[in-house]
Amino acid sequence: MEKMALKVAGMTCGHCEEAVKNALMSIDGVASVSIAFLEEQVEVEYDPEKANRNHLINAIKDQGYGVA
Ligand SMILES: [Cu+2]
Repeated sequence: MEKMALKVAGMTCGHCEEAVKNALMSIDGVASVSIAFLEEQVEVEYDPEKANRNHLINAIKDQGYGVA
């Protein structure tokens, strides 16, 4: 398992947090997601043989949020 921390812009409430979390959890290989939207902080634990950094970032962008 690998851990990745991302800075995600545009999350303003718990619903945003939930949307990002669901999008990430639906990716094959993602084991856990923890989000603190006030800090714009997203931490993902994933299997690097199934998912990669780009998968994760694209899933967040598809939801309409920015990734720094
Ligand atoms: Cu929101």
